[in-house]
Amino acid sequence: MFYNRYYNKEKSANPLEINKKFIFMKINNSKPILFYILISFISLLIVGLVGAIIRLISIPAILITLVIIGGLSYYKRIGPWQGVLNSFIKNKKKSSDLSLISKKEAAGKSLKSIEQLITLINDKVKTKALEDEKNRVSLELDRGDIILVVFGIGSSGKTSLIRALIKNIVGKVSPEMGSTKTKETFRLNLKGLQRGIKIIDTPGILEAGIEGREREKSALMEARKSDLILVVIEGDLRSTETKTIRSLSKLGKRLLLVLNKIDLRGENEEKRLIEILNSRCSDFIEPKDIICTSASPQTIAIPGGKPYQPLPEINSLIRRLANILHEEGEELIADNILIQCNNLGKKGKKLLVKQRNQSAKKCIDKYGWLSSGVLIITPLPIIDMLAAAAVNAQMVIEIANIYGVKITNERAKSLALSVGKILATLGLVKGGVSIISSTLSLSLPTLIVSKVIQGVSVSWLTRIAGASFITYFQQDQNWGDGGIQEVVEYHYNLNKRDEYFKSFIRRAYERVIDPLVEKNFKKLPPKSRPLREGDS
Ligand SMILES: Nc1nc2c(ncn2[C@@H]2O[C@H](COP(=O)(O)OP(=O)(O)OP(=O)(O)O)[C@@H](O)[C@H]2O)c(=O)[nH]1
Ligand SMILES: [Mg+2]
Repeated sequence: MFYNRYYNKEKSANPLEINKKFIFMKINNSKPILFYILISFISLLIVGLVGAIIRLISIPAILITLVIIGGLSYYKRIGPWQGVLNSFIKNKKKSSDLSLISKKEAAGKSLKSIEQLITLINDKVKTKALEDEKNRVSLELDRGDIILVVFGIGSSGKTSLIRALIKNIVGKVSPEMGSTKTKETFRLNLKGLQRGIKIIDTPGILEAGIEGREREKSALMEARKSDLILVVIEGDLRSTETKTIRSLSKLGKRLLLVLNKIDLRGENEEKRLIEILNSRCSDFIEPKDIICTSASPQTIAIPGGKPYQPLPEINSLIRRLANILHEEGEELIADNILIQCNNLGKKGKKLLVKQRNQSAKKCIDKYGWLSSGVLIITPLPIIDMLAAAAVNAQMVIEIANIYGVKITNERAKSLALSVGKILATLGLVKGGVSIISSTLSLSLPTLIVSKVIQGVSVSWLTRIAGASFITYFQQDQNWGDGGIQEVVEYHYNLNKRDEYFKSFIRRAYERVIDPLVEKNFKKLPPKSRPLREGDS
């Protein structure tokens, strides 16, 4: 059954002898006589039409007709008009070159802004890692090779496919999964392509065990850095496999799905599988990018004769590869570098946001306990005045500074006032005081209870106000669609949540309550307090 398959299919003595001519082979071979008859017929029709328009066939009509024939001839790569029309086409190419140049310029600019971002990050280890990554991407900007990563589950035939493509016995091939343990790089040259191709073999994905997972990570890392990915499969896709390759496509990666080992299947089964794959991947892979290969076909026993060793069947893959790289190669490289720059930028920004949030939280903590100390000494007569005590303009200036924003004293005061007003008018001050007093009243001596409640409440309200300012400065000095009220309410509700509230009360005991009780009631036995998780 499989024997026939090889006689029906085209064999190639040297599949790598692919060039531009080869890509257009299909066009050139497709019934040229019919094509010439069609061109003559269209020309006559046009001559007739043009003649009718200017009432008789004249020199201008003939000239127009000749230009049209030239155009049609160029489209099919024939005729003497090619040179003339080339200059028109070049203009079109220039504009796509321009888009490439602008993509490279955008990448250059993005790298410059990453340099500035790195100077803002304090963590030396993380800064070094970002810097190394930035230098690697900078080098990518000037590189000459196209990077092609061969990716897929273990034992699907990735290394065998590379052997067939480069016509050399490289890497380790075995029926067991995990034969390729680390990435390996080879060179592949396709004739007619200016750039060389760096072809990277990767370990299989979705293998069991810690080592398997580590190998998958390294394969994914290579895939994310590639210009083009060959995803090698040997049957239907598993759902996790589909998820992984879909996520690569979402990152902007260009994929070709290579269905290998087709020598093990009948043609009907192959057709059915392709239909299934088409429907599974219709959202991210075009049907023409699903290609069948047989990288290392099985030897076929011939009764009474010598066993037959079929040649690898990879012609359709080479044709598609040459086509894609010829038409999209430059664009793929530029897109890939831009994607890497953007990812690096995102990584840097994430680090900076984390660092800024940590510093801002420390600042809020400091102001929270400061106001708490002040109120314990001098409690306020009216509860709503706590809002004003909680929102300190100096704290607003410091938080703004942490986010790289310089604001005036006046602006800080007005921001503080608006958040204070919201706290008071929405009843959040009263609400907060009542939650805190119901938590603390029972466990505290009556003598200090009211002072402590005010002190702890002001610290809690400072947290809510501070967190609201973090949101405001993180969003480039914008309260968002719901305005200041929504932000303040959000942080109020968040801080009311059990996990946050309990940890705050524990800090309140450490910072305020215990020292105060100790100072005033040295001889009293210790009171009950909220338990830590794990306390018994
Ligand atoms: N029948 C058949 N077997 C193939 C084909 N391609 C590869 N194989 C066999 O499949 C097995 C695995 O091939 P490898 O090239 O090692 O597969 P791999 O994907 O590199 O495997 P890992 O490196 O372990 O991830 C080997 O026994 C190959 O001989 C094919 O087209 N047809
Ligand atoms: Mg391998």
